[in-house]
Amino acid sequence: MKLDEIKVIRESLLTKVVKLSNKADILKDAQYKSLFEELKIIPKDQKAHFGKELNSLKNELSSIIQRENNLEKENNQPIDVSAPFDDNQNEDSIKLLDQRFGSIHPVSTEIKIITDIFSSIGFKVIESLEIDDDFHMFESLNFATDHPARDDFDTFITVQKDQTNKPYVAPAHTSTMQTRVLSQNRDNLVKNNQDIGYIIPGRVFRNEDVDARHEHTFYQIEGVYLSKKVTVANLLSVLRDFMSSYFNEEIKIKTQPVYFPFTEPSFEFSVNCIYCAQKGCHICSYTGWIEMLGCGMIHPNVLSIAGIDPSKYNGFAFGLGILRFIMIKYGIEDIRHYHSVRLEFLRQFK
Ligand code: FA5
Repeated sequence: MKLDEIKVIRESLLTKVVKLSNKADILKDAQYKSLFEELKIIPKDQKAHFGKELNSLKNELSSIIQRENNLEKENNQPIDVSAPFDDNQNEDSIKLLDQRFGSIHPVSTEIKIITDIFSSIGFKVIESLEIDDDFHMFESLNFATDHPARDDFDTFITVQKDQTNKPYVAPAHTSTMQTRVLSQNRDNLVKNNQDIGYIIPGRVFRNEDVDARHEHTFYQIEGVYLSKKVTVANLLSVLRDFMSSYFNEEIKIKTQPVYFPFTEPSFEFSVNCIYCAQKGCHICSYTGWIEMLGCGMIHPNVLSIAGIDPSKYNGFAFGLGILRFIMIKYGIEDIRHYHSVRLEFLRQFK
């Protein structure tokens, strides 16, 4: 046999093994076996080269057979889909950390702390949706069609359309839940004079330029309160009390007017940039302040859309950025750590 013939045989055997349902059958192939016979009689000066080629082919075929065996084992392995992942481990699985090394993610822990503070003053807790419709994202919140304010909440949409032939949206804020809680509790408000007070945590999505304080996927908590004769003073005192409970100290807050179509008047709360002592840095975009939440008195149009008479009832709403609150509480200097899956970051919160 000439030396380059082994290369041709190698290709032919690799093509054959792909087609075999039992890959190990390749070891019984006559052409394959003939190569070992050849090795015995090949001239001495070609033996080393031929042997090397044959060995490499043998190794390649063995690893194909081994892969098939592993795959079979994996496929036959019964798994308990409800069990923690390490209960389903076997010797061939990719090694993952044992569940004993896991802990609750800091975002989940802090959501619980925040919702507990609001529960303690009478707010009920429900979760927001992670896919919603155009009505709840925009129309019910008094965004006029084609109003540029829609661009501030630039988000992702689906190809699939809802009944009104508009795409579904990945909500850019938890305010999508405002009309739901208002209309669902309207009868109780009117018939039983029962105030509406909800706190609504949820994951939101924006087409965002990611930086130290902006994520494309982040968490907000919406608050909605409706009763009679509610004032801006009520709103501000609830939020200031919440912030001092959460941070466990008095925090210097800057409150300034801002525009949201669904509240009037509307405000933004910002805190001192703790990373630069207000000198200006990349985290606060050299402003010395970090924006924490938006809020305001619920717009009469939003109440009317929810079927509530704005001449009788009024209230406030707010939406706070949970990741920013946790950043300030623990001095986390980059919002991207939360989703980085870096164990050295997560272990600090164990
Ligand atoms: C809103 O989302 C309004 N829905 C808030 C609101 C609710 C106003 C109810 C009035 C009544 P804004 O886009 O400013 O507003 O976001 C609110 C908070 O979410 C911000 O203050 C900030 O803390 C956080 N946030 C906003 N964008 C991001 C982002 N890309 N990454 C992380 N946090 C963000």
